Amino acid sequence: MIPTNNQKLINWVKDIQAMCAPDSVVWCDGTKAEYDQMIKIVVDGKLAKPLKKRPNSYLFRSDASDVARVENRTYIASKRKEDAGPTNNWVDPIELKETMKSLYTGCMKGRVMYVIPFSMGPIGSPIAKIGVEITDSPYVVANMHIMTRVGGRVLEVLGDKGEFIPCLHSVGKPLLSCQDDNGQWPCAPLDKKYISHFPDDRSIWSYGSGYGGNALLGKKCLALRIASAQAKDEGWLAEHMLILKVTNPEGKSKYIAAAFPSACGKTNLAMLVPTIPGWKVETVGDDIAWMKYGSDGKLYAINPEAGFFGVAPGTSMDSNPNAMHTIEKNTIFTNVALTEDGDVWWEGIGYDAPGTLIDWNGKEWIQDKENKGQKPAAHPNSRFTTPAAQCPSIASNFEDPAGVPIDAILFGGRRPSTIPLVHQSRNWNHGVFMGSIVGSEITAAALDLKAGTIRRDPFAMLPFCGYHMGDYFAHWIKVGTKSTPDKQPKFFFVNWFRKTKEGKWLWPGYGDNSRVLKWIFERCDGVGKAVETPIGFMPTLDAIDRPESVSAQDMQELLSLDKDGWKKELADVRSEHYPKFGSKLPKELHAQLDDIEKNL
Ligand code: O2Y
Ligand code: MN
Repeated sequence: MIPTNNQKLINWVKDIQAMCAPDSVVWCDGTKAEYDQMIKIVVDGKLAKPLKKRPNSYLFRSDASDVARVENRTYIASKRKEDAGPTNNWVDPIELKETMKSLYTGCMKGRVMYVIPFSMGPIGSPIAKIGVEITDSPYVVANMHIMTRVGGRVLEVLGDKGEFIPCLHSVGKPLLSCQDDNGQWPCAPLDKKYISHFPDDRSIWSYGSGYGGNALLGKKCLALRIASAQAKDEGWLAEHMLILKVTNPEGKSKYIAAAFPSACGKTNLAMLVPTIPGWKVETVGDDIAWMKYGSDGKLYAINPEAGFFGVAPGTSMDSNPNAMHTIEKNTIFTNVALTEDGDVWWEGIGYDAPGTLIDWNGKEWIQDKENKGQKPAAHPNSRFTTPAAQCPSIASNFEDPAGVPIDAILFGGRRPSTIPLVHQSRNWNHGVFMGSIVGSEITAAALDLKAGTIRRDPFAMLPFCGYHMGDYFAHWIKVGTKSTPDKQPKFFFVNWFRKTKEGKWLWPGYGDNSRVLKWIFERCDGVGKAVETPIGFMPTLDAIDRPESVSAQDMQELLSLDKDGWKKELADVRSEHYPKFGSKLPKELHAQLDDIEKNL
């Protein structure tokens, strides 16, 4: 039975059914019984293994060609090429739809087509959005149960006339009669994979990949690429930011949103265990923030997701005990290694491999402690999908439909030199400038850049902005004019990754980052000690509690202004980075650049 009277939805489902020709159609209800049914299908089909050591947890191994986001197969198909901008792949939407329709025709033969109504954000929240994903993958259904809110309540809120974002997904592997996947992760070859976004009609078409953000369409596709375009038109912000709550010993709380490029420890920061007595950090979200002004002029944020899709390698009881406890049960693991006793293992889990493992390719793997060149047992991008609600540090109000009021916005990147441990912007536009120059230094020469250059990733949104990045900067500038500085968040740039010339870390990071959060908290209250410099406000030497492991001299280096380094930084922004955005780069950002350069 069709569980909705929303004619637009019913018609869309009928059209897709006619095109994709599945054997049957199932409308998902989001129940535990449905989750269990999906798991039974994949376990019976030898696509997943139950993990003896972790209740209700399963291990999947993907195809070796289907292990990560595929940026060169990801498209922003706006009507006009100039709306996608220089940092996105653009294809004419009519042409792209023709190409994809021929791939979709008959692509679900031999499979079940699942219709997943889901809410990004607490169901019914004024900041939340409804999507409907059609998929032929039970793995996707199970993951969507964890990552979003699925089911009947969503259809109730949608009602007969409500708007939803249609998200079409197929693994791109039709089955011949009586055939099954034979224990092989289904997907299409790389040149047939398409992760396509149509910002003008607010829809998503994904074909050929069953993995992560390519297939769980609520995440990067909807909550960032489509939502960012929608947010620009509607005056709000859809950002690649964690959200955390920090509480001081007096019980006063503040909320911080933070954007970092990948591999900067974003999930670790979201779940940080403070090393300073009396302070508490709680998690609201680890990846995405949707922010809107409330009637009081403050910016309120929700985490649109209900789960974490975290990178496993490097996660340990030392780096992130809260994540380790979260994944003790009810978790889907993808591409990690399997131990003999039915547990998971990965590089950087904090202990040696216990005996012979089965690696992410399904092959026997014995740890060779001498051989540094050994191929990893877990894929470097292996993942856990786990419910946010079972995270020990989850904030009790993480599902508040009104969102949480943001006091501070942080930017950061891996910057071994130049950028101090922390500095604060003078005002909103200076904060936007900080966001616009975010990046990490690349350590080994990559295809397109030589080692030591900065790979810029403005606002950590480069792969996720659904429109022209120059227009995105302009949108941020405009949002800044809609309230007053006393109510708006303050901006900070942090850098946990400074090194000495000899290559030694200057800052211990992890729980000790709470010392920097404390200064940020105090700055928001107008009491943290700071000096004004050409790059913004910097903490005085005694303003941040120094960890025992950091010498006074190293602390001085972390908190000093490297004038020559900054001159080079700004020259790079002026000659290499900003020209990419052409005439769309807002004049306010040029003015910031001119000002800082002049003051240096
Ligand atoms: O989207 C993917 O499949 C992997 S990338 C990812 C996953 C979770 C959170 N963030 C990211 C990212 O690349 O920022
Ligand atoms: Mn992310």
